[in-house]
Order: sequence, then C-alpha cells, then structure tokens
Amino acid sequence: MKITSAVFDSSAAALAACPVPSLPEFAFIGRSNVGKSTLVNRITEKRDLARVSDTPGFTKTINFFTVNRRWRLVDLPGYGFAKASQQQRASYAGMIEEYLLHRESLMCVFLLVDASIPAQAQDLDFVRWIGEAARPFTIVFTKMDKAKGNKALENVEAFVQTVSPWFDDPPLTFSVSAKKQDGIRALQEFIDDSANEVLTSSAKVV
Ligand SMILES: Nc1nc2c(ncn2[C@@H]2O[C@H](COP(=O)(O)OP(=O)(O)O)[C@@H](O)[C@H]2O)c(=O)[nH]1
Ligand SMILES: [Mg+2]
Repeated sequence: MKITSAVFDSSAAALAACPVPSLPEFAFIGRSNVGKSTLVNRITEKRDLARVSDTPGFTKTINFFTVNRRWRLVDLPGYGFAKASQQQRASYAGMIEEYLLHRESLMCVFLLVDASIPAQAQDLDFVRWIGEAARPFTIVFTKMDKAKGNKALENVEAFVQTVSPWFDDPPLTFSVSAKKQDGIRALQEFIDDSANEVLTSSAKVV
C-alpha cells in the first residue's frame, strides 16, 4: 500500500463532537510519552502531522487524521496526565472510555507499550479493561531501539506472558521503532488490509 494523502481532520473533546463515522478508524492509546504522536507521523509518512510533544499529557483532545481518504487514525489523550487536576483527569478518562466503548467506526485499538521499560500497572490494567469490554485491540511495543542489549525483547516477552492467560487467543502484537523505522510498514499494511475488509464487506451489503 502507498500513502497518497494524510490530513488532520478535527479534534473532539466528546464523543458527540467526533466526525461522522464514515470511515474505518484505528485508535492509538497509551501512557503519555509512549510514542503515539510519533507513530501517527510515521504511519502517515508526515513529519509533523500529529504534534510530538515532550510535555507529558499535552494532547487533551481526540485527534482525527484521514489517510488516503479511506481510513482514519485517532490519537487519543495519553493516560497518566501528570499536569492535569483530578477533575480534568476524570473527564478525559470518561471521554476516552465513551469513545472506545461506543464509537461505531472503531475497527481496532492499538495499545502502545514502551518496550524499553518493564510492564507498567496502567498498561496491564488497560489490557484487562479492553479485554473485558471485548473491543478489538492489538498491542504495539514502541521504542524497540532504546534499551540496551536484549532488554526490549525480554520486556515484550514478559508482557505477553503476563496478559496471554487472560484471553482465549493471545493478543496480536507488533514491535516498532519509530527511530529506526522498524515495523512501520507491517502496521500500515495491517491497517490498510483491515480497512479494505470492512469497506468491501459494507459495499456488498449496499
Ligand atoms: N528512542 C525512541 N524514541 C522514541 C520512539 N518513538 C517516540 N520516541 C520519543 O519519545 C518521546 C515521546 O513521543 P510522543 O510521540 O510525543 O509520545 P506521546 O505522548 O505518546 O504522543 C519523543 O521524544 C519521541 O521522539 C522510538 O521508537 N524510539
Ligand atoms: Mg502525543
């Protein structure tokens, strides 16, 4: 597949404000600083499409990007909002939860997990939550280049071992390095193939 166009669509602070669900959507979630915005930029092959910020918790809205006029990438606010008040935190969590549970065009949630550090409670909690909600998700291990030696592979292995017993089939995983450009193509193909599947099957129904 080829990226022919990628544009910022809109920002929303509530489910009701999201764009009309006319295209298959793929959402990115994870702790602040895990590499969500960077990954959106790599997948869309645009340097500055999603704002890459070093300030944890900078993105506070749901941001939509339309790619090839066929599918949308969705950059969700990071969880663990260091600079937000308790009340702000609760309202972001509510907004994200509503989007994840009720967005009809959501095809897959990508949970980004930092492979350079051991499993974090917040990430494991999210896997458990999304599994219980029975929403389609995959795990994307980021920053595969960052830790020394085999550490990243060991962290990935340990994470998968921890969560796999919670599911009938172990979750699908990807490993990427935005820095080295590793694993990006596989994600692009997965997204495009998934979008094609739904677009063709809905075309048949019409
Ligand atoms: N070493 C390394 N750093 C990365 C990678 N992906 C992102 N980063 C860095 O991690 C920081 C946070 O990235 P960002 O995309 O803003 O994270 P977000 O808060 O999840 O959107 C930035 O300084 C990025 O340059 C990666 O694959 N490898
Ligand atoms: Mg970001």
